[in-house]
Amino acid sequence: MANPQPWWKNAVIYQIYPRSFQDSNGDGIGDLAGIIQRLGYLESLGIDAIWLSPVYRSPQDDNGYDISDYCDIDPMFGTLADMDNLITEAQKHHIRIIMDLVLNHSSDEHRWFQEAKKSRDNPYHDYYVWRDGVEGTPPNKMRATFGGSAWTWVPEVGQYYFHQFSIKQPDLNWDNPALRQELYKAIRFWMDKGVGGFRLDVIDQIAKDPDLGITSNGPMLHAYIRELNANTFGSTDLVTVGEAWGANVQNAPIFSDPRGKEFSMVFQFEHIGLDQIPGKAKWDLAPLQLSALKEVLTKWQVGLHGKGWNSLFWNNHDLPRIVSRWGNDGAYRQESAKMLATLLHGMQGTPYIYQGEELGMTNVAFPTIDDYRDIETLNMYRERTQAGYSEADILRSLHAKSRDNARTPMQWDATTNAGFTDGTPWLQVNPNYTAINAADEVADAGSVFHYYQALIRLRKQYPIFSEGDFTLLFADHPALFAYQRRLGDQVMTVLCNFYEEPLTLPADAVAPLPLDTLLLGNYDTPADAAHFRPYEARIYLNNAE
Ligand code: TEU
Ligand code: CA
Repeated sequence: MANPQPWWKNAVIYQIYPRSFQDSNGDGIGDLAGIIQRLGYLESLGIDAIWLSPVYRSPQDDNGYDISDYCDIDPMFGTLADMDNLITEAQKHHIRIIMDLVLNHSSDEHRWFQEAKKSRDNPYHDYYVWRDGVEGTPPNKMRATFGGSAWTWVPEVGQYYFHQFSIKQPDLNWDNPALRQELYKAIRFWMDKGVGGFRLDVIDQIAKDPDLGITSNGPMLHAYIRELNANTFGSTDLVTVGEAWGANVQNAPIFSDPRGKEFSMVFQFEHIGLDQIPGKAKWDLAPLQLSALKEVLTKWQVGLHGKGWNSLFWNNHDLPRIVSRWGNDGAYRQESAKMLATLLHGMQGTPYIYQGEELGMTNVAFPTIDDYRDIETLNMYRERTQAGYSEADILRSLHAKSRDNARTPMQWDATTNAGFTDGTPWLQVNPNYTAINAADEVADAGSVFHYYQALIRLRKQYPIFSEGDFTLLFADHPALFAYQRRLGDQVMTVLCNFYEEPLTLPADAVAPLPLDTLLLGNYDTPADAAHFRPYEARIYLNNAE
């Protein structure tokens, strides 16, 4: 082909949340040296790149998403030399390192903010978003994502600063050209070190206009992203993925412009909000409707085909574990984890695996709020307690949706603390680590780990995974999520029983399907093509006649 695909179009990316991955020095916190120890494991899984959640210098108010120095490593994680080492060692395992860029806000302990709050005529003042006002009466009623007002008063300057997240995460003012250049400089610092790409935190929120109540998709957003692109990674082969809660199928092709003017792809979250009461918070739980999931995922598959690029994910460090969320983390943990993996990895886009997902790690149900560490969780607990919610209600929401579900330490083996640390882990290990851990799964050919390995291998082997188009099958079936992919004279058919109840398809519906060659399935041998056992999933690949 004249125009070869960029490498990331058939890549699989693995997300590491560094503080929970592997501790190397017994302080109970994962670190860069710990990641280096586990590169062999990641290479054997088959992944191409690691997206590293932030490891920059940070007071850790939001576990590193509050950066106080964009060009240094937090001592908790190691040193700049450890980072260089990680990049070099990962290369030897054919793995690229993707850094997490948090450009919407900095820490309030960043030198820029320390300067900015000294006086209104300080050169750094305009790096942040300020409004005049009277103490006790914020400029407007906007709320911060982690609770409370989005405005905090600074007596020294007699103004409020704007923060979409915590008080310690003041929003950066992208309308200031000097600020933008400082950020580009920091990005080039990491490019010079040889990183493989960037994930851009809440990038759709950088062009905010708080006077109009606009947070995401502000009028200047795409102008700023194009300038960022042109000043940094625009002419490179780096992979870039923008986190965009405000992405929709209309604007996603702009973000993931195939001509390379913005990003490789975005994370969109439409499917992620399907199990909450519409218009309410993620804590207000509602059951997932399979029909809605089919509709949303199909819309993105069809909508971006040839026009943009999808990222495929069920999990990240902000989301509950998928096997507990939409699978079955009891009797059918392995089957349902594999079914959900099949459904996702059969689609077009770049799949992301969040640490432990490849083991079918589950949510955790801590008995009291004292066991939780996440700022979003702690603030929600305080607000809902004050608002009169019962303890049981709040805990039910946390067990389902707290970000700490994803952040319990990686379960490496059945020894104390799951092999994560010799010390006291910063967040307790999920007590199920003796039954669910990497050592056991690597040794067991039928494990969830080996199934992910197989899915990754297939994506590399058959271009239809990354290039084929998408058609939903059995659209109205209440339990089967099925679709077909086509490329040239090949047809791939993916069939997933989304629930525990066995199901049988009508014979005349199955007969026309090309189901000769089974590529992969989550049961040893298929009973017969029309019959699906609990959470049974299969991928067939055939030549069209
Ligand atoms: O998350 C974006 C974001 O909006 C989250 O607050 C999200 O709404 C929430 O986690 C859902 O429960 C990114 C990062 O992924 C997250 O870890 C950071 O806390 C946040 O930005 C601020 O940097
Ligand atoms: Ca450590």
